[in-house]
Amino acid sequence: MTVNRISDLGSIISDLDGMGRLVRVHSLVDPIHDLAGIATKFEGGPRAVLFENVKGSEHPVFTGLYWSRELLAKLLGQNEALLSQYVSDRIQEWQAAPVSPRPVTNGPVREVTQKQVDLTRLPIPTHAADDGGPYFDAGVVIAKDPETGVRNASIQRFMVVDENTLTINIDAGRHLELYLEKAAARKTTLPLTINVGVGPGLHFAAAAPAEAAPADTDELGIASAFHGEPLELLPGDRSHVEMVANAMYAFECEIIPGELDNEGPFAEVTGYYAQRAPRPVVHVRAIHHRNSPIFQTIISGQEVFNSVGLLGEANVLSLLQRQVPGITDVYFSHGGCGFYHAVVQITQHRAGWGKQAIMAAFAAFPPLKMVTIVDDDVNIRDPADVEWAMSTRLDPNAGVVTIENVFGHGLNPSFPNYFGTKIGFDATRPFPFSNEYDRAKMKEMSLNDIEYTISESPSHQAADNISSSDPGDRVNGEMRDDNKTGAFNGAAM
Ligand SMILES: Cc1cc2nc3c(=O)[nH]c(=O)nc-3n(C[C@H](O)[C@H](O)[C@H](O)COP(=O)(O)O)c2cc1C
Ligand SMILES: [Mn+2]
Repeated sequence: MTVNRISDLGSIISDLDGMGRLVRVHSLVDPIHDLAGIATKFEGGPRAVLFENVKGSEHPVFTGLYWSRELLAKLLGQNEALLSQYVSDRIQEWQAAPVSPRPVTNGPVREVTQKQVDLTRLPIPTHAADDGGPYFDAGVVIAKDPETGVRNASIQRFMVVDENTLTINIDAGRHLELYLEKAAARKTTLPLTINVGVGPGLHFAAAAPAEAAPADTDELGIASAFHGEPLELLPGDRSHVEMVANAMYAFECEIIPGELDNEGPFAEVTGYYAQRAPRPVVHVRAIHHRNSPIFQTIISGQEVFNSVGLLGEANVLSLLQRQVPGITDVYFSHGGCGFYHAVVQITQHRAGWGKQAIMAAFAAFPPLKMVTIVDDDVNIRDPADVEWAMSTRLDPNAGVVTIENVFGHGLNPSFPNYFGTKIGFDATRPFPFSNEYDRAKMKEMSLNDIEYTISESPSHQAADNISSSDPGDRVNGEMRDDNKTGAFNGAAM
């Protein structure tokens, strides 16, 4: 696939289909609870899901683009274990030489404009049992700083209130919060567009943390760095805020500062519900879409681990590599909700750098609650290996750092009102090294030239046929050997 095909969700879906990485659900599916329930059956697997037949709408729904790093790496033509390095390189490329979006006058997203705004005609799913209503959470929000005009891209969750009204959740410290405060101070409204159904380049631009893309930068340029060409933007009808020319849908909206209505509950990435509370109202002024649009939804969980989490991971990696000698790899574990626990690998050259790395990681990504530092003989993607380092190398008296009364992530229940305690574990060997801490290992061997057979019971064979339908995943000497040699570069998650 050429790089710029990733800028178009339609091409992505047909490419996934061609790669054997798409599940097509043909049955009529209710977008209220049933769609998310079915999607969950495939969550984290090697295929995304297209619901072709969604009750109450002519438009299909797509999900799962981000729930597997393996899938994402294949789509982007990258090595799975090097995904955060790839993302970090693109962001650094943008920081060094940003490519501005290109204004265009027409694009597929303008093929249809609803005569009268009616959100209820769209297949917007209600995910979890206690969710407060239908939600969309895969749209890229574009807004402009009311003072400077600098564009911002972000992703926020929106609850559908009625046919032309949404409520939005804006976390503390987001650039959109800043823009809304500035609009309130100037007594103006805040126009924005929500662009649903875009590719990973733009999605990653929107998910890039403020530490990588500060408020005075146009982070849409990050999408251009991923696409290898400028992102195309269309002028809006209702305001000076642009829409993404080849999105599936674009919603032109307006927030009137101070206007609030209830939003929530919503099953969040943490595995808990975000509570219902008064949050800003969003008026939808116009709905544009393609002739045959596909609505994208994101099931909170692994999809967010590999978008917000991957972008956070990339930023921690790039800052640590610049600030702490010997940093070799960073992984945001899935047990840590994708962005609360960073595991950092270091080749130690000097005593004390493990703790330096803890402090630098917290500074590079404020939502982190835990940081664990391990040596370069530990597989940071294997929770058992990380536990081994903690069990055998961590000195609880000297290697634990706690930081009290610090800003954290509001969705984490141990940070009520974004306030709580963070912890770092330096699970590296004492430096200089002594041989008590040398890891025992067998000779590295290949099975390529070894003749052997594996006895299998009939029941194993049957189970294997169901669980592994990818021809490439079949267990045989060669593949197993490949997987083994790649172990430190990332067991598939
Ligand atoms: C699927 C998904 C849902 C998200 N939902 C929200 C949300 O509801 N509210 C929010 O403030 N951030 C949410 N985020 C995170 C922000 O989009 C992300 O932190 C982004 O970097 C914020 O942009 P900013 O730095 O320009 O403020 C979500 C991210 C993803 C990928
Ligand atoms: Mn921003």
